[in-house]
Amino acid sequence: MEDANRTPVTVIGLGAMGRALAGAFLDNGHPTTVWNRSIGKAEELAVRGATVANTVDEAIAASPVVVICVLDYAVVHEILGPLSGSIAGRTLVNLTNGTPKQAREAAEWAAGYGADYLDGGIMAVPVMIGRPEAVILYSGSAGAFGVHERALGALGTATYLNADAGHASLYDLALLAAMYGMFGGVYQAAAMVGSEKVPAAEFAPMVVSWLNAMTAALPAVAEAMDAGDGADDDDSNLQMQAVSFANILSASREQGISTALLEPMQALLDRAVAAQRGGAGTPSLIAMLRTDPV
Ligand code: FVH
Repeated sequence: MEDANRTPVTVIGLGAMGRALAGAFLDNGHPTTVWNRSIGKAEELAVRGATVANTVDEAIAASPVVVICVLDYAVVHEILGPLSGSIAGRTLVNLTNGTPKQAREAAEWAAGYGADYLDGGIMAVPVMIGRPEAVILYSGSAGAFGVHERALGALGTATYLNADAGHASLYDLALLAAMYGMFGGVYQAAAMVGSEKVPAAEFAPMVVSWLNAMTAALPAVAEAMDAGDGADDDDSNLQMQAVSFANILSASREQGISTALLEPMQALLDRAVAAQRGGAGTPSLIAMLRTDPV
């Protein structure tokens, strides 16, 4: 039900995520205007009360807050580039996945047309949108975030980082790197035990409790990670880890499983040992990633 006290919002891009974002605004009473290249995706939102704009210009003119969430930044520029004048005086909230450099360029582009700019990293999948566990990271205009924080809160937990428009995407991609690295390992593990007919359903709870135990220690080593600490680690040194990690590759080969996901980590461990860092702990690998990118 539309609430006259709620900020009107526009959502451009009605893929799986854009539809979830527009739906959450509608659920919170925001007058919501939508636009998508393929107009059919707006039908269900129209039934729920959204106004479907015929053109992007019309969509932008409808609201002080314009959220765009499309495939990539090339599409953002393809959609907004030709109409840049109409964005003046509005807040553009770009929730499209991209790099810090792309975000900073988009912020400059928006400033050139007199718009406030917020970049966002959505740490959620569409079904989570509108719930507190859907964290959305924002960076860019502090003033615009302050004014529109309540409206953005309709999408999930709105977390403002700082004024650098590139930081939301930096954090977003870094968190995704952590997630994909973890899932790569989980799929390797599932393939290994699956090769002996152990069902993933039986194995998954063990994975969860093991990863919880290991990740719980991360805050305690945060300082060492910042320093890329090369100090000796008496508990779990890299020399030992390079040898035991090689066993994961050997076992995978013996079980007929690809080692492609594991090989870069083995190479990093071996390089650390070759560089006389075998006595150090894993935080020292970060220094190698910084100075020795492959
Ligand atoms: N879905 C997810 O799990 C993740 C969660 C975290 C954030 N990502 C990012 O959100 C962006 C949009 O993702 P999506 O899930 O909505 O993606 P699709 O369902 O594939 O929809 C893509 C939309 O982009 C439009 N689009 C693509 N190319 C063009 C173009 N050349 N001109 C105009 N629009 C274009 C597409 O339009 P249409 O195909 O429906 O006409 C959709 O609106 C993305 O950055 C994720 O990384 C999602």
